Amino acid sequence: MDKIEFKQTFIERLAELYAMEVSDATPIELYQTLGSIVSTTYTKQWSKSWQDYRDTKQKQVYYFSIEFLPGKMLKSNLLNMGWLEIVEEALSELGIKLDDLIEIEPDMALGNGGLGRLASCFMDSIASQSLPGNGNGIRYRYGLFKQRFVDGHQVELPDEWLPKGNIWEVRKDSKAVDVHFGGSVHLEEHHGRLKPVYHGGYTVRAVPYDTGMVGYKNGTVNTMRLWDVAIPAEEEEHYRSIEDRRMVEELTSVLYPDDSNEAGRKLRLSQEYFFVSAGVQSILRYYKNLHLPLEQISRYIAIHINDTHPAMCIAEFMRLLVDQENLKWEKAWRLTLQVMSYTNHTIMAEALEKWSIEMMQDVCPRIYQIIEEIDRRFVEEMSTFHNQGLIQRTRIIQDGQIHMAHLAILGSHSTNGVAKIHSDLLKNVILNDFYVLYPSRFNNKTNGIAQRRWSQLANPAMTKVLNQTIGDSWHRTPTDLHLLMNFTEDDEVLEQLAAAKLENKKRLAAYIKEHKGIEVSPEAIFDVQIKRLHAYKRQLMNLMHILKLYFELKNDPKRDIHPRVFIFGAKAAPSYHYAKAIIKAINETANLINHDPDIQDKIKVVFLENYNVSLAEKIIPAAEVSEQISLATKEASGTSNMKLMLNGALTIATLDGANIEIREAVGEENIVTFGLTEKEVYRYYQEQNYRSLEWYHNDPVIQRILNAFIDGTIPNIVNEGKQIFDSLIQYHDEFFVLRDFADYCRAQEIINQLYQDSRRWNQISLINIANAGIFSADNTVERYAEDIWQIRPNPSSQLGGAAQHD
Ligand code: GL7
Repeated sequence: MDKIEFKQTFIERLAELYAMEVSDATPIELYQTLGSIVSTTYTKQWSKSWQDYRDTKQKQVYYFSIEFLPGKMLKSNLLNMGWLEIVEEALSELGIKLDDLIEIEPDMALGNGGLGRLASCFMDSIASQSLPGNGNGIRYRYGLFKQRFVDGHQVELPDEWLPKGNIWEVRKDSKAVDVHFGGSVHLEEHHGRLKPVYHGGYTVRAVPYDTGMVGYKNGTVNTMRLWDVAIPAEEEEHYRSIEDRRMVEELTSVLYPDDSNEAGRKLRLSQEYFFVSAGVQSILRYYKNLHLPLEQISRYIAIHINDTHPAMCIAEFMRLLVDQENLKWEKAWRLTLQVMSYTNHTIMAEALEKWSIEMMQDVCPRIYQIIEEIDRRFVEEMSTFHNQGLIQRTRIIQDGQIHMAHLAILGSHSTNGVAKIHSDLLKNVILNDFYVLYPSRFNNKTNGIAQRRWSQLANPAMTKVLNQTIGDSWHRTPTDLHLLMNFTEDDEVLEQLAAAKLENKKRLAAYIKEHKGIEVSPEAIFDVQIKRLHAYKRQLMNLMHILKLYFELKNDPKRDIHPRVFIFGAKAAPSYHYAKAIIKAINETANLINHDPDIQDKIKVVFLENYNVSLAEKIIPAAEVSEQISLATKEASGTSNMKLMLNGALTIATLDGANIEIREAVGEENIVTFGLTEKEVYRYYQEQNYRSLEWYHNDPVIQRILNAFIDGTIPNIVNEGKQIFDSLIQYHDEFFVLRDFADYCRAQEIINQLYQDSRRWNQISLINIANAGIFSADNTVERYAEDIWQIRPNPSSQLGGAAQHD
């Protein structure tokens, strides 16, 4: 479509939808009009893609994830359709700013953080690589809460994103399936086979909402299917009371309900079974319509279990094969192993789900029976070969609890971690017992990011320089960013990149002024830590370093440091009080420092509210320092590290997660690392000889800083300050903040020094951009496709043709 055609279409569509002219329409009407043109256009390719998959019976993957975090989709769809520039120009000729329309779209936040965003990055890349792949998840009516600060405290407001209308989804009542909960099950013999007989319980209807996942200029449009719940018409009489109806509605009401109480946990388990059962049933129905032998299903279908939340896929698949399709257990089990694969995203014990037997029996009794049988057979089979200790440690049911990670590993053919160090830790430490049993199941797939979103969409200024310098092949082949390495000594390019960065910093400075009323200088270093608030990520260490600088400047206002703006973006889980205490402490410190005339704007602290994908798109292009300071071994991979690197930020990092691979990619001179290594952390665990109190006593700097939390230096944090202080001293500083602090300060001083030499700094920045290509999710999903899913690009995608027009 060219510009003239688009303008014509736009005017006509606006008239059709609203009987209006451009000059009379509100931004919302203009947005709806544009969305309608975009979605009706890709709908043709959407049906072609799935018809293609069906007609040629290509193997497809189904990515099951309890979270998706797509952010806004308008601009990304325009880019991927190859329309972005034309539409931007055409609209501007009509007197409309595309950016104003983009602002209207709600940020679709059906996820918490890295894990959900990864799922969405994968959706983009799977489509862009012409791979037949689908998402499967829950259509929460309320996304992740909206964060506000009131007197420095985090307050959570509901995220009602649907009333604004979601122009991308299509409800498909004809594809609904029923999911049964509760009641009890006993087995009865039928023609020599045991069959389940259900008593009581209740049935809900799962209704899918499909959203097109538009590939990058290749004609592929895949499906992200999110399930909503409804009461089946024929079951109406079972749901008479408001209570009953509310119980059903709650199933898809909120993302991650607070799981600190029993009721919340049960709801969470029900959500998991809901989207697992709906998804697996609909896959099997699709497969049966292909009229292929059930025995061959693994040649056509792969199911991916993203973290343990969908691990019940394994039992549900077994249930359908055995109870409904009458396959023998052994055969069904073989197929299940071939179809299923699992990604582990964390070694943090609290995230490795366990459910009590009673609760699972209560929510989905037949699934419990099947898991019990899987467990029984595992123990029986292993007993001939292995020692009892190993078997007891790896079995699924232990001490009245069902270990979902064990189910995921034992019931799938592949378990992967998300960065080299993380995958090695899984093999050698965390899941070593399983590795001993099944070494060939374990593999690594380092995370990746949707690099077009995080460069072309978020950072047009940098993109322009890159296109002028190295052409645009990197849009489709991200490793071509490496061509930039020919320009490390080219002053013009270095300066152009620096100018792009400055432009982005000015934009962010304006945003900060508008939203926080804080004046920051675009000449200062923009130092960024953006991620969930969690003790292991050590936002506290960042805060301590800020306090150190503050005290130094108070003592000696002439101290020579380059002005720095410390920018935070982070939400804390509503029930995670310690994380909330840190938010409060950062906000109060910000207040203190930003208003202290002695500091003369040398440091500013800005905590931006409501960190989400859209805000990340504003912060990342302006960032110069990327804070990746988790305790080594604790951050499985991280992905903000990759996004910030791609945008030319220098990483200050521990040797944790993907930071290690970033260091390999850019070389030691172009990253600043510090802190305990994995080995040192484990040595402390083994020898149990870390005494945080000694580090406090022996280091006057640490003392001064920690005292500030309890002596009133930081105002208004009587309780929070004490909680933080106690966590470091009385509760032994679980994440070695005091142990790593001095080394962190040394690393920060290196950054300060490096920044004095702007040419060197610009070179480092360029080298980071040039080496970010390997972290594109395009590459990552290719590895998943080849090694795990065994799926191939759709041969009839338009990739060849479209590539020429790039
Ligand atoms: C996480 C990891 O903490 C994070 O390091 C990783 O990048 C991400 C995607 O693999 O997965 N695991 C997890 O439970 N959450 C994550 O963000 C919430």
